[in-house]
Parts: sequence; structure tokens; C-alpha cells
Amino acid sequence: MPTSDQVLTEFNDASSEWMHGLPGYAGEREAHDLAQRMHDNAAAKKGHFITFEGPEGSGKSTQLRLLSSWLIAHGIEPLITREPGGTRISEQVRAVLHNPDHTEMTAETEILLYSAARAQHVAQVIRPALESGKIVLCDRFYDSTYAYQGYGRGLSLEALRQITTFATRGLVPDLSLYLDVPPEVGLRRRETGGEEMNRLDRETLAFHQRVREGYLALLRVEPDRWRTIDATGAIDEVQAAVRAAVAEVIGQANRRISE
Ligand code: ATM
Repeated sequence: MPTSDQVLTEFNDASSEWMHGLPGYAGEREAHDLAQRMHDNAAAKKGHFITFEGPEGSGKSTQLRLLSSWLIAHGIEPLITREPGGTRISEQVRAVLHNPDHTEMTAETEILLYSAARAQHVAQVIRPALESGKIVLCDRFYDSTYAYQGYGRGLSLEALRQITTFATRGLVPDLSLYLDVPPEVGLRRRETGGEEMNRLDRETLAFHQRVREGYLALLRVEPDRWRTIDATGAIDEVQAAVRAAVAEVIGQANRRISE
């Protein structure tokens, strides 16, 4: 039995002997669906991939850290990582992307750089961690690309989907938490929080409103993968909602595995 990684590699080579030898092989679409299911199963049986999404100032990084401490207290050592970043190469790409002086960067360059950082991150850090059974907590993932570059910048969602699938080789989070705050509240928190303002923070309020609408559209398309957390409340209230969502999803997956 090939591993899930081998299946996806083989799928990428349409002339592969192995793919044509698949039981019940009826064409590219079916082979792709089968490869995807095997991939999903492998991920579900081993690690759990949880992503944190939301506008600036939603407090997702703080919530991620608090969740991590809670998991550690329960004997679970998660892998904490972030996008763009998480590897030596991807952190360098992050510095290029977020440098406020890089005002000449085009939207196309921006999406390709985010995707390049992601490809390295998935291959070097996320996929190996999931395959070794870790819970991976990631501060932003590809939904940020759809929200910021797709809805915010107005790039073609179909083009973004293709680039993203190529970069991640089809990896999908098991659970995505959307920490929701109105953009004006988030930007105000960011400005007064003392953190350095990056190139995207300096975008207009209208841009950040489009980003939020983008997230809400993504939630409507895949309601099972998402949980919305109201992030306007106190830190511990938000954390309680985060823990409840994570416990529910990990519990469901564990029940599936033991059945
Ligand atoms: P934080 O690390 O503060 O979440 O900032 C990352 C920034 O990168 C955030 N900007 N703002 N404002 C969103 C942006 N981003 C994208 O535009 N596309 C992406 O694919 C990712 C991962 C992040």
C-alpha cells in the first residue's frame, strides 16, 4: 500500500503506471478523488491540523499560545507554527512580503511569494509533523490567501485555488477557527498594541472590510471545517470557546479512528 504522499506524487504524474492500475480506475477525476480520500484518512488517523484565521487584531496568536499551554497541561505537545513563516526559507520570504518599504510589490508577486513560503512550510514542517501524529497549530494558512489576495486584492479565486493546491499538494486543515472582530476594532487594537505595522496593516479600512467579507464567504462554502469564535470578548471567554471547538473536533476524529 503506498503512503498518502506517494499517492499524491503519483497523481501528479498522469502517465504513472500505478495510477492506471488503481482498483476501479475510471479516469483522472476518480483517481484524484481516491488519492484525496487516502490522503485525508492518513491525516485524520495520525495528526490533526488546526489553523487560526481572522483579521488583524483578532487576538489569534494569543489564543493559539493559550490553547497550546492547555494542551501541554493535558499531556499533548503540539507543534506551533505560522504563515508566512515556519521555516528558515519561509521566514525570509515573510520579511520580504511584510517590509513596509516594498510598496512596489504587485498583487501577483505577493500571491506567489506567500505560496512559495507555504510550499516550503508544508513540505518541511507541517506534513512531517502530521505524519508523526502531532497536533499542528498554525497561525494562518491558505484561507488567508483567499481572504487577503482573493477578496482583498481582487485576484481570481480560481487562479489562487490552483496555485494553492500546487503549493500544498492538496493538504487541507482538519479544523479552521475564525476569530471574528469588526475590522475597525481589530485595526485599533493593532495600532494601540505596540506591534510593528506590516505592509498589509497599512491597507485601507475598505480593504480589511473586503477581507472579512471574504472570510465569511469561505465559512459559508465549507461550514464543517470552520468554527466561528466571537473574538470581541475577554481573552479567557474567547479561549473557552477555542478549547470547546478543538476538543469537539479532536474527540470526533478519535471516535472515528477507534470505530
Ligand atoms: P500576522 O502574522 O500578524 O497574522 O500577519 C500576517 C499578514 O500576512 C496579515 N496581514 N495583515 N494585515 C495577512 C497577511 N497574509 C496574506 O495576505 N496572505 C497569506 O496567505 C498569509 C498567510 C498572510
